[in-house]
Amino acid sequence: MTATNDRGEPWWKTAVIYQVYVRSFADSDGDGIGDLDGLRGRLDYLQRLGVGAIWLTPVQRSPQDDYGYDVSDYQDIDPLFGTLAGFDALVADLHDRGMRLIMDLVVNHTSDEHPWFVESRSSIASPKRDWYWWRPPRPGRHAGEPGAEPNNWGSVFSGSAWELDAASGEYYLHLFSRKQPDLNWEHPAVRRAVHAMMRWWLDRGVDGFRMDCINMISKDPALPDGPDGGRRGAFGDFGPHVIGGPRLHELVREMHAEVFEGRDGILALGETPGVTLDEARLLTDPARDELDMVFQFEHVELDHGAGKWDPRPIHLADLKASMGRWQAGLADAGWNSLYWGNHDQPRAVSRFGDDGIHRERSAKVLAAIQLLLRGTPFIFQGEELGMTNAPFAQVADFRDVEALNHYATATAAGEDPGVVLAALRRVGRDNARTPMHWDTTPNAGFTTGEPWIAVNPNHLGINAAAALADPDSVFHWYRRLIALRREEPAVVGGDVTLLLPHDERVVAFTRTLGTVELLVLASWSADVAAPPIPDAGGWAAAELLLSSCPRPADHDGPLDLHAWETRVYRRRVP
Ligand code: TEU
Repeated sequence: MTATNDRGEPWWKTAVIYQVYVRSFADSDGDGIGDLDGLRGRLDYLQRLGVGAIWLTPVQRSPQDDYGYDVSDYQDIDPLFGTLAGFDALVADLHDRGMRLIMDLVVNHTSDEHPWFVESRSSIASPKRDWYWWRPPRPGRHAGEPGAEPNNWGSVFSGSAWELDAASGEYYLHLFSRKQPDLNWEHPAVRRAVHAMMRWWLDRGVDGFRMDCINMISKDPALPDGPDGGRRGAFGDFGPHVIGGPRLHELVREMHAEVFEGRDGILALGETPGVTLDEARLLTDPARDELDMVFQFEHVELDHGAGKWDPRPIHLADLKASMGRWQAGLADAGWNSLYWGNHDQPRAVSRFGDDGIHRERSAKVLAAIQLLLRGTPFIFQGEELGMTNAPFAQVADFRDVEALNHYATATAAGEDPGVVLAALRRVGRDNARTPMHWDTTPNAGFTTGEPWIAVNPNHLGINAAAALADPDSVFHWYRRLIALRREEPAVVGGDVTLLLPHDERVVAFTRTLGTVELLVLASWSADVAAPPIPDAGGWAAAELLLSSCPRPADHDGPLDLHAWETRVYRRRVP
């Protein structure tokens, strides 16, 4: 495998990356939990789809409080998922097929069961005490009493971001669950340990890292109170003192020098909640030697009201404005990632499309936009089948620590349990985490055992076996679009022009490279639309590369779109 394609671009600019949530992908041993051997058995499917790399959610040893985002040993595989030998075999299998593997790197925090934290907690005098953020109670307050926390920060997973350690009378910081204490990146030994661990994985053959919450590693060491009244409910928002913190660029550049320098073709991808466009430009400008690209969150927060649990409708014009800003903002320096969903988001077709009668067509709309804009697309497992949100009936159907904590906290505070449940059902992360639908056998072919979370009953109609057999399926639409990215340089390198920014029913944009121009035209509604595209007559005579809704050419005006229809045209310009 070469690090660049024949046009000299790094592999990750042409490739499409597929996210495997290992726990829910394929189970080889019948324990109800997906594993590495299960994934190895499904590589033909991924190769058929045409993806160039896989991003693997965390598989290191973990108590699984946050399903692997709480690592207790960075240099071993959790027995739930397999062994190091099995991991090596997976890397070898992928490389044999010309595919790459991206690891999740969770180093903003560890598990509270990681030996570093166990040692840190053992005594105030421990040499590892400062590897984490320990603080005494607020002056004048007694440890344990309400309000005695060192500051007012709320955790992403409800409640205070501080947990009291009764033995020492001090609190430790955890921006996520109490089993995910934050590492102190001010400490050089922490950084050295992380860098060494990263080099160890690269030496094992992995092709890059997706760095969890990497823009949260530099905290203002004064840990000041955050603003009240934001998305952390009764608590203050840590954001201003944590996100894009004072030493972020320095720490990322140091990591680049210590880990990536001199290695070819390694992808450094940052997960960056709350990142601004200006910050993303700095982080991904190749001249700065920081990261190759980031996951920004703007488009997946457009439906947040007072936080994520207060969902609002999404207005297409807002979505297009966001898309346009990021496309333009990273056009000259830096590079975009493109995603609709992942293991933290509800299912894309349920959130942005129409998961009822227009499920397949609206899934195709999302695919065309994502795969034909400028940037590296990330497909979350099952998106290529148009998998939907799950019909969770009761709180016991949920598994995610975020959802369960929120339910407990919100109902204890007097919120209507029915309303809280409705929000969990709509935006809860478990929607994305139900098992992959392989076929119509019991448990959708995911496991022969009892799945760790219920399989969506709609797998009888929505599954990989059916999709592979149907040439018009969502799967084959993705496959054709992925092939087009490889064959048509304008998709990777072309300039982007968004058309009809204020239209609430149609997404339209062009890609132009040299004399080639592509037009992507997609209906974002259940109505028929006649988008006023400039030079519509010229486009109607162009080559129709893809259409999700074949019909006689004289049926409507040539550029009139049916409900959730997508078309892609190509023409030569002088
Ligand atoms: O997520 C970081 C993050 O801040 C959000 O994606 C957040 O989890 C979500 O919006 C909550 O509503 C990363 C991982 O992707 C996520 O699975 C982990 O739970 C989190 O970090 C902690 O490691």
